[in-house]
Amino acid sequence: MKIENKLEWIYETLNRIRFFEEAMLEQTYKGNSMGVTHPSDGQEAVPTGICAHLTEKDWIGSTHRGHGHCIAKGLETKKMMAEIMGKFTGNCKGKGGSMHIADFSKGMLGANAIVGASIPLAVGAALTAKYQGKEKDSIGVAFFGDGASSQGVLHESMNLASIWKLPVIFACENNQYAEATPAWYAVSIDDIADRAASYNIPGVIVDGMDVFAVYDAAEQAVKRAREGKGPTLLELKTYRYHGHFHADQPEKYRTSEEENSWKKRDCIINFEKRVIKQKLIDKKRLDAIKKKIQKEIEDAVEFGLSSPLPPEETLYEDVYVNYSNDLRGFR
Ligand SMILES: Cc1ncc(C[n+]2csc(CCOP(=O)(O)OP(=O)(O)O)c2C)c(N)n1
Ligand SMILES: [Mg+2]
Repeated sequence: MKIENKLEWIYETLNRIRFFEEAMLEQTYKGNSMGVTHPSDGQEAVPTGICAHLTEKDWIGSTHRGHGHCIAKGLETKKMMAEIMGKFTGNCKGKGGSMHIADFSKGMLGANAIVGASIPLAVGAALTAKYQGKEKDSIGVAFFGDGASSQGVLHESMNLASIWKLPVIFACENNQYAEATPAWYAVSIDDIADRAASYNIPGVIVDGMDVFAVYDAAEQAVKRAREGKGPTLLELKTYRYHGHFHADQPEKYRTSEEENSWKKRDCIINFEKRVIKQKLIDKKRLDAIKKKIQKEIEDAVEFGLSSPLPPEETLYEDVYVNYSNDLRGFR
């Protein structure tokens, strides 16, 4: 699809992730989140530009920094906020929390606290689609970080996906750090995309701060997957604006000069400049969209705060899968 037809959705999604993460952090600092939270603001262009090409029949696997992936895949922000607050109205009835948000009805296999675990989940979904002859309509996308890119599971998965030509995209969000460890120190190669060569698949370096660049690169990778030609590794160079998790102190391991140089390339500001310059959307319309999303997120916070905690009698529910009920209708 031409990007012009998706521009408003893209702008909404970028803003939805940005406002969500800011509000989520505020709630975490106030003590309203259950557990640790990992904000993804700064990285919005990556899930937005990729998920713009996906439908609910496609599957994504996500990470501990998964809110942006969930939002771009169509999960409702109010249910997500409630989930992070441990409330019964959340996507997983308040028992998952920030790092385990999942919604199979939207093709979201789950955020994941185990670094690298999104990868085999997405490959498994791609294998299922291929077995069922559905790869045209159902591909897998694994989101993971620069830290995860050195996990053995990525290399096993890329090899298997290559030899079986599975419809999967390996989307490596290189945000320059794994916790406090810089990629220049911990990754053996300058460009993670180059690792694709070992598995005989395309590896593409993408400006992950530019949603137009992400959209274009993802379009090729999605096309390749849907046509049965196999996987692609995308390395999306990006930056998280906040610390690794809510209580991290990034000033201990990175400079404000470095932070500012990435913020100058902010995906939302640059989107605005470009669409206004090219007369694709006017300022008035952008402001109206922004306002609408801001209100949606305020409502989501309100919804989360006013929702009940899970009742005690549900403590032992959803612990094991009930195959006869829970997986009925599983695609
Ligand atoms: C298997 C495993 N090892 C270590 C950890 C601890 N841990 C949590 S996040 C993280 C860093 C991950 O870095 P990266 O993959 O670059 O993702 P980012 O946090 O930058 O989004 C680590 C080491 C973990 N959760 N799982
Ligand atoms: Mg990282």
